Amino acid sequence: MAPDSSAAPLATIPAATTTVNAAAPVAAQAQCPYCGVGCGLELKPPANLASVPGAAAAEGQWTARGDRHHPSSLGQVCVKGATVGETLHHNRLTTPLWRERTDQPFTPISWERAFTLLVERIQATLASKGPQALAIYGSGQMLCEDYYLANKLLKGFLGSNNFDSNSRLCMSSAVAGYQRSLGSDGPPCCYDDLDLADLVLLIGTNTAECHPVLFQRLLKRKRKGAGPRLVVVDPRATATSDAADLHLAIRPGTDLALLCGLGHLLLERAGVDPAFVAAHTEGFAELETLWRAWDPARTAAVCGIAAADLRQLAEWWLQASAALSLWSMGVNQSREGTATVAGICNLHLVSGQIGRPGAGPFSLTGQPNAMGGREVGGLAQLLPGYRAVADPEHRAAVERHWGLAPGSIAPQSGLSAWQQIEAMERGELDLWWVVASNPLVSLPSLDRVRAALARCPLVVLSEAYAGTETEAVAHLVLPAAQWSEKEGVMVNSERRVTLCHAFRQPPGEARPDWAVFAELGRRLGFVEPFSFVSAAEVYAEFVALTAGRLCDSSGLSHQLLAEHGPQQWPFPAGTAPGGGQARLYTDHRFPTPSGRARLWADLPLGLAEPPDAAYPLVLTVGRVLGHWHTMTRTAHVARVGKAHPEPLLEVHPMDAARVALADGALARVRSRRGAITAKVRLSERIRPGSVFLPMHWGAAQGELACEANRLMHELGCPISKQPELKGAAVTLAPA
Ligand SMILES: Nc1nc2c(c(=O)[nH]1)N[C@H]1C(S)=C(S)[C@@H](COP(=O)(O)OP(=O)(O)OC[C@H]3O[C@@H](n4cnc5c(=O)[nH]c(N)nc54)[C@H](O)[C@@H]3O)O[C@H]1N2
Ligand SMILES: Nc1nc2c(c(=O)[nH]1)N[C@H]1C(S)=C(S)[C@@H](COP(=O)(O)OP(=O)(O)OC[C@H]3O[C@@H](n4cnc5c(=O)[nH]c(N)nc54)[C@H](O)[C@@H]3O)O[C@H]1N2
Ligand code: SF4
Ligand SMILES: [Mo]
Repeated sequence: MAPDSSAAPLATIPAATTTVNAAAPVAAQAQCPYCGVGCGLELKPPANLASVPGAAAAEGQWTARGDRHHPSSLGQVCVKGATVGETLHHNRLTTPLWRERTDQPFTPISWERAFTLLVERIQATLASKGPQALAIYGSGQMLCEDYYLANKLLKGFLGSNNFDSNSRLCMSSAVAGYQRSLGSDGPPCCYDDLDLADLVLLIGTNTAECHPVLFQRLLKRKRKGAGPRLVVVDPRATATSDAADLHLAIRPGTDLALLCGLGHLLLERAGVDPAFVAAHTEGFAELETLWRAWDPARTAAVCGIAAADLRQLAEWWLQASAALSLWSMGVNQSREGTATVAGICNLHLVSGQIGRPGAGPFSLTGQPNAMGGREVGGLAQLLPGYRAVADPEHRAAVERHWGLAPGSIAPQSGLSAWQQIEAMERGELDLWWVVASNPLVSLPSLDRVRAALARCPLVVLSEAYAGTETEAVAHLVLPAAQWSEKEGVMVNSERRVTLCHAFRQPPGEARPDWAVFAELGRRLGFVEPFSFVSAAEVYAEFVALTAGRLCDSSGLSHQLLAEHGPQQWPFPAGTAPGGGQARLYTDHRFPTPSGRARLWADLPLGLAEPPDAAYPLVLTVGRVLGHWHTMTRTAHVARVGKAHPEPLLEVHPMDAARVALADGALARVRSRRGAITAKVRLSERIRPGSVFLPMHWGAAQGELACEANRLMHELGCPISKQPELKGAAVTLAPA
């Protein structure tokens, strides 16, 4: 729909912000705002506030502890969840900031002026270049309500599908892999499966540090001697592999080869369930041909492991009455991301290890609302309710729901994260709006990103904290009310939906992201479709759009979640509280045209940028237990700073000796895209030929800065468009 500027009335509806109970603050419930485990937290007000009715809770420090009533975590938390209360007030943005050029200082401006600027620039862009010159880059840390309205505005009312998010760097291969193999996104498993599996394959996941509460759940069973067997596939020894029965330290980028080798042994050892394959799958013949070519000797040579270890894994898979695979970024962030996800699904399908207790391919989501983001259509090819932009019926259904004329939603997928950068390089984007992400740390090839952004006339940043790396390249900064200060819904890895209550006042003029999109929609002239006054109303409109879809949440509402606690979807209208579905595909019917799951025979290809004589090492980049991504929150937690005082480059002593680097020395790490300096930690825990850096310390960390992503490349999976953030060829020298 074209915005009608002549009729654009000023906002007629008061700016919705947080309504915190005016009575004395009491304990509040929420999902932890960090990882996708989605533990329940109970927040206690600062002692001095508890007795002050109506006190502005912005100053005092709330304390978090595990919520024993949350079904996903039963009272457990890790260090990040436990210390989140310490992170909420430091260094916050309190007013919109504006500058014409990024070499000028910011000037504080009013929201009135910020909206006027946005409306003018959006309308000018629509008139000069059309909707394709607008893009939003969002985040799995937006609430469902934030996500939904940003998508409704951009994809529906402005006619641009260029809404993508950092989930492109995170879950996009899992999304594409599930869709391709099972016919729809949506993990088939639930956390109770961790208690029921007798083999757990942890592939490309450092669960102990990145999904700690789930890992503790596995360990608890192990300590009792009640299994399960744990097999870890990771080029590094990690806290996860320390607890494993078997660690396959494969060469980076050889996961798909490993899975083919495992398939080979299943064929050889009668590990295929012919009845299941015949009744519920298609494509077996091609897969069988592929697997036959990956005998143990070849697989072991390609993966750089002992054939005996592969045989051991196959043996345990054959013995397992319930096998569960857990994976995250070691699989998804790969040029073979989608193919490897399909490879995992293949194994579960041919052996009938899916759709029953303890068994299945279970992708662990990274961010707290990465799952919800998929449901609301938070990637450039998606529409709400697990719908696809490319599907005319899906577009029509969404257009009807939004009261739009047929044809309002553009038929082509929008630009993915890296395509947005490329569009800026070509001068094709006039507005790039970042919401709840810090891409100047987390995107690959950072120098190229910086240069691309310099060509975009308006970079908008919606952010909670001052002084981020992305602020340095922004023109307009909008202060965001964050978790704890706004009400809304998040969905965790096991499809469990939690209402996060608002229990603190936002600082200064900070506003919830959804309220900003709603007001902007009204000011652009779409008054009625954006006339929401509460997050609950936004959520109600969204869930109605999921009716009849796999992710049917139409029986949920803020009120039901507030009264009855977290619920799993599918949860169609009329479902009784607690009646959501724990597992998908229990009838072994899959949402494909034939009702059968698809087996895929993708050829293993390896890394997009393999090591060579000039750049002989593979740099991989990941996380540490205490820190969260770009540290806007966790840098303020003393306990975490003590545990992880500085970024260290893990190097195997053999690789270090070759270039005369000692433990603690400074190394110059160079890739085809640039060079950084990092302090060396010699470690036999990493595979020779690989080095590791944490992702967390961006340019804003001053002396400690260690910008790993200046070295990484943007090449990625051709299907999911997820960059290979786990592998770049580098060379080391003493600094
Ligand atoms: N503490 C903490 N926890 C977090 C986060 C955080 O920032 N801090 N972030 C959250 C988010 S958004 C995400 S996405 C998850 C990520 O969770 P994980 O995926 O578990 O974390 P990473 O450290 O990125 O990568 C996992 C492992 O992949 C290995 N790896 C590298 N290359 C390969 C390969 O080719 N094959 C295999 N099999 N493995 C490889 C790395 O050595 C690393 O140990 O964590 C979530 N939880
Ligand atoms: N090499 C390499 N690169 C990686 C990865 C890797 O493993 N290796 N991992 C990738 C993955 S999986 C991910 S998920 C990304 C993460 O990368 P980012 O998304 O860039 O990391 P965060 O620090 O979580 O950024 C979230 C930002 O949102 C702000 N924020 C918090 N709450 C709110 C809110 O309510 N509203 C608004 N507007 N802002 C808010 C925070 O202060 C923070 O600045 O990094 C990716 N990059
Ligand atoms: S495991 Fe994840 S969700 Fe649970 S407390 Fe830790 S960071 Fe939060
Ligand atoms: Mo992530």
